Amino acid sequence: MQFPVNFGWGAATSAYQIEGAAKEDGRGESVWDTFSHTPGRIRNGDTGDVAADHYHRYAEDLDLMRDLGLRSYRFSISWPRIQPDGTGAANQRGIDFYRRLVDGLHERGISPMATLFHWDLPQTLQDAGGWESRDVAYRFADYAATVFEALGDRVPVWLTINEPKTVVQNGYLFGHHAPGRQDPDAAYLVAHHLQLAHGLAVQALRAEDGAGRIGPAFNLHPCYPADDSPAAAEATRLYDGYENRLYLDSALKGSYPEDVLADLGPTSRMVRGIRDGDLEIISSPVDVLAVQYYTPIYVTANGGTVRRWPTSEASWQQIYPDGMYDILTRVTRDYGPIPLTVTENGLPTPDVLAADGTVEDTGRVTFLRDHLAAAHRAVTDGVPLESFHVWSLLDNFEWAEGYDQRWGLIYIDYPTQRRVLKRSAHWYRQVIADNAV
Ligand code: GBH
Repeated sequence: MQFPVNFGWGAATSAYQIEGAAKEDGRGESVWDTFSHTPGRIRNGDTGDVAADHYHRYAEDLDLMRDLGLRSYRFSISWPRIQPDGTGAANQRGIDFYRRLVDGLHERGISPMATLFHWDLPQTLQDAGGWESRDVAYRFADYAATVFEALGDRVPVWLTINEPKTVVQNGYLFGHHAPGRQDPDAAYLVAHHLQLAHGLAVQALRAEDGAGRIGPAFNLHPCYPADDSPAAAEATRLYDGYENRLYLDSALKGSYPEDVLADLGPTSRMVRGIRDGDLEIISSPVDVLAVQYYTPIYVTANGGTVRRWPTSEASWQQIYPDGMYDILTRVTRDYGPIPLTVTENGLPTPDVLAADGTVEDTGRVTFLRDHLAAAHRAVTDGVPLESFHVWSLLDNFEWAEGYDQRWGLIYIDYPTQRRVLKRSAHWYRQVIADNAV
C-alpha cells in the first residue's frame, strides 16, 4: 500500500507530557502542576515535574527523529512557559526553547507542527475562572498572537486547541483531568469558550503576515448503534452530536447541532453563553482539520455504551481499525474536501526493556499497520489526507495514568532517561523509507 508522494510521516507529543523542567527558565504553573500535585489524582502520585526530561534532552530527541526519518513532528507549546501568568509580555527564555526546537527540526528536514494548547492552562487564569470565563478565550487569542509573532515565520502548520472535548469531558464532566470538576452545566459552557478561543486564534494568525496554515485538533469517535433497534439508532445520533458534531459543526459549518442544543436546553449555561457573532468567530475559515482517532463507541437504546472489540491496556480503547476509515471518510463527506491530518493514533502496550536492550512491542506494530491500512483505504477513496502522526514519539506522562501506560515508539528508561527504539520504531522507519505499509 503505497502512500502519496511527500506524505507527512510523523509522530506527536505534548509539552506537559514530555518536557519536565517544571520550574525552569521562568515557566509559570499550569492547572496540570496543581492537579498532579494533588494527592489521589494521578496513579502512583506521578507528576510531570521531570517527565521525559525533553526540555534538556531535546537535541538528542531531534537526532532520534532524524534517525527514524520523520517528515513531520507535532509538539505543543507550553502557555505558562510563554506567559507565566497567562497574560502580558513573552518570557524570552520560553520563546528561545521553542526556537531552538523548531530550528533543530528544520536543520534535520523535519516539518514542525505546533499545537498552541494541550491542556496546560496557566494556573492564574484558572484562578480567574478558567475556561468557564469568557475572558480566558480572549487571553488565549493574546497568547496565540504572541506565539505567532515569535515563531510565525518558521512553523508551517498550527493547531489551536488539542481535543476540546477532553477538557470538557475529563476536566469538567468526569473530573479525571485538571481542573477535576464534575459539573455538566459548566462543562458545555467550557466547550463554547474553547471553540471561541479556537476561532479567535485563527483570526490572530490571519493578522500575522506570512504565517502558516492553521486548524483545530479534534478527537473524533465514530459512534455505532449497539443493536438494530430504532431507539439505539436515535440514541447513537445524539451521542454523535455530543462527541463529534458539537465541535465539527461549530468550527466548520458555523452552527451548533440543533439536537445537542435542544438536549442542553435554553436555560443551560452554554446556550445562555452564546452571543451574537460568536459562531462567525468560531467558524473562521481554517486550512486544515486535524483528526485524532483511538476508539469507536457503541451506543445502546438507553444511551449507554457497550464494548464490542478487545481493549488495549487503556480500558476506554477498543481496537477497531475500520473506525479510522469511517471517521476520515465521514468528515470528508460531511464537511467537504478540507485537507486532513491525523495528529494522533496509537495505543499503550506492556513494554519491557529486555536484557539484550530490545523492546518487543509487537502489539503496537500490528495496531499501527492496521490503522495505516485503513487510512490508506480512505486515501484511495478520495480523502485528502496529508500526514499521519503516531501518538507518541516517546513514552510520557499519560495524564491520570501517570507513567504506568507506555505509548511511545521510543522507550524511556525513567531512572536513567535513556532512550531505546522499540521494535515499532524500527518498523516505522522502514514504512517511512518505503512510503508504504
Ligand atoms: C489523547 O487523548 C491526548 O491528546 C494525549 O495527550 C494522550 O496522551 C493520548 O490521547 C493517549 O490517551 O479515564 O475513562 O475518563 C485521547 C482521548 C480522552 C482518551 C480521555 C482517554 C480518558 C478516559 N482521551 N480519556 S477515562
